[in-house]
Amino acid sequence: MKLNRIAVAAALTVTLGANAHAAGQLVVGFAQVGSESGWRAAETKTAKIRATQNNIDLKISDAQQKQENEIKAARSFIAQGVDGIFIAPVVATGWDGVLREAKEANIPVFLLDRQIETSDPSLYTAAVTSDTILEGHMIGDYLAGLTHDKCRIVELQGTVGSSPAINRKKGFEEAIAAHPDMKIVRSQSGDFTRSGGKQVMESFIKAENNGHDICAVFAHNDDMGIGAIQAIKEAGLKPGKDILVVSIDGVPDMFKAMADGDANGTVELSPDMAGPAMKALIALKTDKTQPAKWIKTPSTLFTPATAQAEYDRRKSMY
Ligand code: GZL
Repeated sequence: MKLNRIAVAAALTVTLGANAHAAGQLVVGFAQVGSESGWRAAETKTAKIRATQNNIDLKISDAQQKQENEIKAARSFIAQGVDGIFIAPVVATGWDGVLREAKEANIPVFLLDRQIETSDPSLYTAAVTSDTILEGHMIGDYLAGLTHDKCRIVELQGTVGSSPAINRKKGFEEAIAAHPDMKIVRSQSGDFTRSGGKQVMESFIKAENNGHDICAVFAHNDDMGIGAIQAIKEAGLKPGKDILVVSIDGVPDMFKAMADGDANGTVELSPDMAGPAMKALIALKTDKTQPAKWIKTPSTLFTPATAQAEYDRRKSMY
């Protein structure tokens, strides 16, 4: 009898592949950007919940927003022989080398929340992201409506070289190009952080007649928008009125700011990027189902009209 059990366990291990635990649990390595924003923290929290729900052993590394740390983490996951690798690529370029190593090790790679530029898209299995060009377009169109197509705008860009920063800028500029009296007069990166957004907004205010010449700030994420709100208040101006505030992510603090009259709009970004990737990995591993190359998450505009109710609903999610 004992011999049979050993034979079955051995067969199970061989069937599931050397990487899986005896219980058939998949092991996934997640090279996470860091913890630069409220949204990023929510993405990590959601990934852990989805891992438990999907019986996945998820190993998360925090790269502190450095690409070399993400690449090191990916190499470590390859050495461990994990069943899948998730990467939230802090910047869009410089990934082909490590992706080639993962491919040679026959480990599927999923990109989460950011895209990459690569000469060979077969180097990754799928990307789970929003349409970041659409996000920029949506918030640009919304601001045009708020300002009757006339506004001197300052822009807080995300991390230099990241796909959301490149694409949100592109989408926003496309939207306002239709309105000659809407102009971006200053634009600089706040690196997706509250402190970065605050510091850059302080410099914009100083440069623009103590903020009196600024109609609106477009922040590539809510955390920089919240930093800008602090800078606007410290300059003695009213955010949401003297200077309009629009951004992207949909974190609870931005809904709170809108409910308090300090901000004017945000486009929601789902923090659940790991869930769809896990489902696709499981399907790939169990019946070789190839996922779509781009698994797109929805983008929804939220305004002060529903902010309090949305804040009450979301504050426990983050
Ligand atoms: C966008 C995501 C961005 C968020 C920021 O898909 O990569 O990174 O908008 C985060 O909050 O820093």
